[in-house]
Amino acid sequence: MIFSRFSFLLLSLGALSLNCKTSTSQPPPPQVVYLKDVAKFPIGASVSPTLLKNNALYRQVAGREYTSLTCENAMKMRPLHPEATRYDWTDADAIVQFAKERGIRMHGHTLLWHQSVPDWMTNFQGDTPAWEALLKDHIQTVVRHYQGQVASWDVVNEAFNDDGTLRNSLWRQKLGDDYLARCFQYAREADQQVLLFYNDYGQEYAPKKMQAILDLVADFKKRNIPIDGLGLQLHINVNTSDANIQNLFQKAAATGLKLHVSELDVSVNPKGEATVMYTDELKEKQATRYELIFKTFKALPAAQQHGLTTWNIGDADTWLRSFYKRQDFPLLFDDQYQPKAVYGRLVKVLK
Ligand code: 9MR
Repeated sequence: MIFSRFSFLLLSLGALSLNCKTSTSQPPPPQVVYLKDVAKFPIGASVSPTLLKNNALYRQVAGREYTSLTCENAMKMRPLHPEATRYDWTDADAIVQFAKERGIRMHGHTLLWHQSVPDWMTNFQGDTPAWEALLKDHIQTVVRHYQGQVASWDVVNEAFNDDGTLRNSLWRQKLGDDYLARCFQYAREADQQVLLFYNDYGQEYAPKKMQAILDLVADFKKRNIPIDGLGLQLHINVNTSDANIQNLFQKAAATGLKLHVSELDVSVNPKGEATVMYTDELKEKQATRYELIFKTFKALPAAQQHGLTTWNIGDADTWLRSFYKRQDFPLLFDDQYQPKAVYGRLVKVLK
């Protein structure tokens, strides 16, 4: 008995050394499963050029987890078009290059928004045709610059109020109610292939806004205005109801358009307490919100799954902390870029 155990040990050691020999000629099997290994649809995050450049850990996670990236800010009007006759492509190009080197798809965000408008545009003096020319030039210059490098664009971002009325933005004031349609037409004229999205938040809690977006889609289809997809931002929180999430996906999917969960994060501090304990209970609630969204997205027809993008990577990078000046932990990676427990649960959902 003792002898047979001893010989088993020897045999095992022999097998181990054999394995060691063969493993030198072959790459070792991957130790960990990353999101992109298990997701059957594009999985992404928005990224910052500064962090990509200066933070090795951030760069590593961005490069290994995702199949789609969005610039959190770098492709917005203000950074990209600082003066009337000058575009600054530096930061956005660096992100596009990062993605290209790793075979990662780029989603463009955003050609037109009421925020992040450069001062020279806000102060621009001109008649309606001059404003129209400014808008067309911006959209077409940016779309052409990234032709073949950006797969899809948020053409217009957040044009509706929660009550479903058209936001009285600079663009509406200068160009009239139908400016949205012309933005999509200008983008299509500049690039026949790129996918064109309308992107907004709050469709899960504001039924009138959701309806306004569905009406816009129906109107575009009737008038042959090009639109390929809807961006559902999904800046939600631990209290967002199952029904709201399911209703959003059901209504959006019924348009037949591609869907992009474009800016996902799940706040654990929606009331904005100065500090918040990230308790097990909050983690559990947050995980179930994430799971529901991943499961619902996974169940969509493949042709409608444009992708699922979180709004930046680690809790340290979230806009919720800087914008609301509050503590929050809304993402899948912690402040040190370690995957949180919710990450493991989503890997299981994706498998
Ligand atoms: O996360 C972005 C933050 O860093 C910027 O300061 C802000 C203004 O440009 O925009 C934030 O991103 C927004 C996105 O572009 C559109 N949907 C809402 C996002 C959060 O405010």
